Amino acid sequence: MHELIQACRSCGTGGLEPILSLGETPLADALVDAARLEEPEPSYPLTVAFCAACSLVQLLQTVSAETLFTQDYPYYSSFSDALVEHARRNAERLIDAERLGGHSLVVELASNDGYLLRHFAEQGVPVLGIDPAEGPAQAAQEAGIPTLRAFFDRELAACLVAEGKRADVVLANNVLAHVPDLNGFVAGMALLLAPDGVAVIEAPYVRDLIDRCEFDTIYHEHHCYFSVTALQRLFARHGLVLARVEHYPVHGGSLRLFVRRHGEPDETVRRYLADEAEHGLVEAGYYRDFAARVEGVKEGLLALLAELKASGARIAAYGAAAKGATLLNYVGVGTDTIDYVVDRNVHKQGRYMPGVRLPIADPARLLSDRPDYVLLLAWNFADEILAQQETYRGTGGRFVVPVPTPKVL
Ligand code: JHZ
Ligand code: ZN
Repeated sequence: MHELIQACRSCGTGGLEPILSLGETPLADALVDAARLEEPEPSYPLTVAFCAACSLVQLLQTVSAETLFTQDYPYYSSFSDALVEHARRNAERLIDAERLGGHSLVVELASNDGYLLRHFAEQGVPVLGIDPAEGPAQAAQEAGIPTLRAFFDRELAACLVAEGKRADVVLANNVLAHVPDLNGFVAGMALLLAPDGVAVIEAPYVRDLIDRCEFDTIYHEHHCYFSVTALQRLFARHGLVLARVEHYPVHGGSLRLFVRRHGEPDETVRRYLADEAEHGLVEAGYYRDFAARVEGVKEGLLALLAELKASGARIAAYGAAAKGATLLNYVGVGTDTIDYVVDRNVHKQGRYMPGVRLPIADPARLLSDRPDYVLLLAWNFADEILAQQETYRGTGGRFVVPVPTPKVL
């Protein structure tokens, strides 16, 4: 089941302007078990729109959070070394800058398998993870990270505060886009934050998505695609100050936002707001050629894969990522073209990609099977994956990256 929104998820204004439709796609993380291959799979329309009033880019459809995130959620953050390293550096810097210690409390919203909180816990800083997904939350608990299996919202924040819990640091990485009730979530953050606390939030940057044609990061889990302009307005509505903005290459380009109860924005915030206005991100015109560019990537990738197939090549794919599900289903690349997908995540192996039903195998299969080409669905981890696949590449295996323009490496 899905609902169509009538007004902006942030500011409530009607008249959202559609900018891209990816047709109907299955849920990107709803991997299919072997026993269910005969069963039909639901798919849902996927349409992106722009709010001229507050600049927020967002999906018109809402699939319920319970459907998206509770049972069988297969994403475990710890399977990327680069991401764990990014998390470790984030934690070390915050421990230092915020003078965190045994007296502090760090709360992470959508704490997944504990890949970030463990770096605080290791330094003796008390932590609390909150995550609704059964498997990842259990993995975190087994690793000694106290984790509440729940969706975070205003009510949960009020309960925690009533128990005497206020967070010196609230962490929220790759979750703001995932919540259907954006304002309720941010209101909860505002409640939970200690008076001098800081919320440190990471979210993929819509400017990178548009400029680098990362259309595959659009799927039903991602209700929103944020600019600094849209975020600043969102936080201000809840009495919060966007104090600082940083940019990191993770997930194809992400913002890291430092949000406080009081204080002044620093020069990074002013610069991002000015750059976005100058670059046009605050107007619908900026997004109008996106759909045609996405169509161009589709045509280009289909042509490239057809040419490789015609030459007799065998093709596999790397990364059973959510973005891979969007890419394969939207472009229409299935078992005729690609033999299987490999992924290091043991919770994904043995299952099938949604929609296109490609089987997911251990990456070791690349060396035993030696396909000629590997379509890199997890292109955001290209450096890590190419380095790890040096032996396969040394024996003549080639990688194909789909975005921003399909090419053979
Ligand atoms: P990955 C994720 O999206 C999850 P996904 C989520 N939907 C989100 O919001 C965004 O990030 C921001 C595997 N892998 O992380 C692990 C290897 O096998 O790019 C993953 O299954 N070997 C919440 O799912 C997949 O690839 C490796 O060496 O699109 C990558 O998925 C590495 C590095 C990864 O994101
Ligand atoms: Zn709006």
